[in-house]
Amino acid sequence: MLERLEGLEKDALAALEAVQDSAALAAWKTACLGRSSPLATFMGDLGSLPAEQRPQAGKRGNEIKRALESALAAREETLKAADLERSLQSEKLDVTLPGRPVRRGRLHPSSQVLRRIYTVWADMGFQIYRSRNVELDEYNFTLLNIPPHHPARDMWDTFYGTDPGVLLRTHTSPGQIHAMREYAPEPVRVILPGMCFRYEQITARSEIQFHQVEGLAVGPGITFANLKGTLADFARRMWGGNVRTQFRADHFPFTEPSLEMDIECFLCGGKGCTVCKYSGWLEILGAGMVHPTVLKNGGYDPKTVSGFAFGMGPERIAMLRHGIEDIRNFWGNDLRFLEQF
Ligand code: FA5
Repeated sequence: MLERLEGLEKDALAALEAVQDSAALAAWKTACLGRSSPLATFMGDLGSLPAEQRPQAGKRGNEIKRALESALAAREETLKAADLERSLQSEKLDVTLPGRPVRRGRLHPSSQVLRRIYTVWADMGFQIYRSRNVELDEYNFTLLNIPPHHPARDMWDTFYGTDPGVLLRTHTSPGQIHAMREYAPEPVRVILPGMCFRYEQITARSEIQFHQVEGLAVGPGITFANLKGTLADFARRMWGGNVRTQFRADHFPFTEPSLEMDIECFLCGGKGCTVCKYSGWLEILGAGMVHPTVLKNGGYDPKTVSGFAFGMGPERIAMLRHGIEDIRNFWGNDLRFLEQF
């Protein structure tokens, strides 16, 4: 009887040695330690043994059961370690390697400056008024006090469509007429951002396409002092409280009087450097009081209302801000340039 027991242990341990995976291990457990296993059957039949053999057989049976259980646990550990080793070999994964970075999109430098400009003017109560890129000669020139054959048309030459009088606008100023005609006789306070196009020599500072942000305020009692104060306030909000501004007389057919505003060079603080061409000042925008003829063309009575307008170029502002030396970079589509912003 005891020999049968010993044989049973030997067979079970030999079978366990042959087990190579967890499914086989589970099958071995059922076969050798389960309720219908030879060992369980043996223990169940103990009662049929002669009384003097029973204690020894029972004791030995329990010893074998424990031995098989610990052999099972040991085999389980061995298989797990082998499994891990195998997966480490076959799927080499170095968790300490840095992840592959996801390339992030970003806003074009012009869009970044535009958004900054929108925020500043919005804080000052100016709404955005969208106007068209393809314009009529009438709006781009004539209604802005630039009649046919006026010399200013040379300065603002553009691309013409096949339909007579249809052109790509050279500035955002025609938007002034659209806005005035929509709001007159009520007061209006808007900025007009958008693309402009010019038929001119491309240089490091001049493109044939670029953005402008126009501004327009019309209402009773608006003065030149309001224009200066508003522009100086814009500069402070845009470039910081300490920025100094300077106004120079200029000429635009659609404003009278007209001016250009410079800000103190933020690179050299006014001392003079290559960016400001040793003048200490950077030209930022053109502006003036809306010409009475333009007010009339917009549907206002220049005897009862007045207004101011201004126009700035975001690309030139971005160039000054970031020390960009060539405006052609903006439309060059070169990621080495664009990814710097
Ligand atoms: C105008 O276009 C006027 N309409 C501005 C204005 C509006 C004056 C309202 C008074 C009242 P100007 O041609 O100077 O003016 O252009 C204004 C700005 O547009 C320039 O200061 C510059 O920043 C930008 N700009 C003009 N031409 C180009 C160009 N070829 N490439 C890039 N930016 C340009």
